[in-house]
Amino acid sequence: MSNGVKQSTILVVDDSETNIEMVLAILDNYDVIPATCGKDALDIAANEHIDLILLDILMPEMSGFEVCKKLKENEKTKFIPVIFLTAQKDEDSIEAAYLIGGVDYVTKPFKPVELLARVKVHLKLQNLIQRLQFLATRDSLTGIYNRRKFFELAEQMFATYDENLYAIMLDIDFFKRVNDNYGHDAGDIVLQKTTEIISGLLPLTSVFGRLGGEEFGVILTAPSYEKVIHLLDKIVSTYANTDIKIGPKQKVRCTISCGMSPKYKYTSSIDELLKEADAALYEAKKTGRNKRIV
Ligand code: GH3
Ligand code: MG
Ligand code: MG
Ligand code: MG
Repeated sequence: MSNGVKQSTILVVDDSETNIEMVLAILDNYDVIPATCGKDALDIAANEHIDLILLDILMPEMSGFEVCKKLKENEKTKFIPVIFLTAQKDEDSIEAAYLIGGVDYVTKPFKPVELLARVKVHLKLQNLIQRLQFLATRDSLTGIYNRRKFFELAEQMFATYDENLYAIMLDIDFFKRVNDNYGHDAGDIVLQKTTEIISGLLPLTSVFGRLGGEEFGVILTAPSYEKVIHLLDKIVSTYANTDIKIGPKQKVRCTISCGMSPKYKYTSSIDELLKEADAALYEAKKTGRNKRIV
């Protein structure tokens, strides 16, 4: 497409090359990836960015039902909408298709305009769902996880990892002064830049959220306690030494305090782990700020 809008990618799965050719001709405005068997389809869905799947039912090695079931069992592919496109017209097949997670059912021979219209509807719905999911889970000012999503992911991380899980709480020092001296908009910029600076230092797999005002939480896994200490020192010193531009000619520097707790010491619950990190943060504030306490 020449208008700069990202084209949707549709995976078309059918054992018949002729059928695929026909669908390709109808979907000529989209990026279409063909697959002639279930195994290839699952591989592609797991490794490429796919927005929608058109799935045949009758295929020699793996039926469309089995493919759909496997797609729904995989975290990476479970949210891709699946439209069945099949010669099967019996009610049992239709019922089964929806039961295992299909969003629509089109029978062959189909009317091209109808297939195209259904594809458009489901791509639009998918887009809306993704936007809603983003809005529901992100902090609107900084784009990092909001409080609710942070605690949800923290809980999952706690259930998944043992010894090497760590919780960190961070709070900007004397942030109120930024608002008082430079205005609330400048304060907002500082909050945004703060998350950028910290994100840039965290391992990619960390869960990073804004818990409220100028307070942030991190849950991460690390190979050792020492590595986490090193990371905290890096965050504290980098933050204190970074100019934050709040206007054409104005810049400020802030400091941050943080507290950390390791799961191997506080294994009863995620709440206890976070409470311990919070207590350490409180200690950092009480003993001078611009530091980490573990
Ligand atoms: P301390 O070192 O003890 O943490 O002091 P502090 O000034 O950082 O902490 P305090 O809790 O006294 O003040 C936090 C301020 O953060 C007060 C509040 O107005 C401001 N704040 C909270 N949310 C936002 C926001 O979204 N934008 C802006 N600009 N300010 C915010
Ligand atoms: Mg077939
Ligand atoms: Mg503060
Ligand atoms: Mg605070």
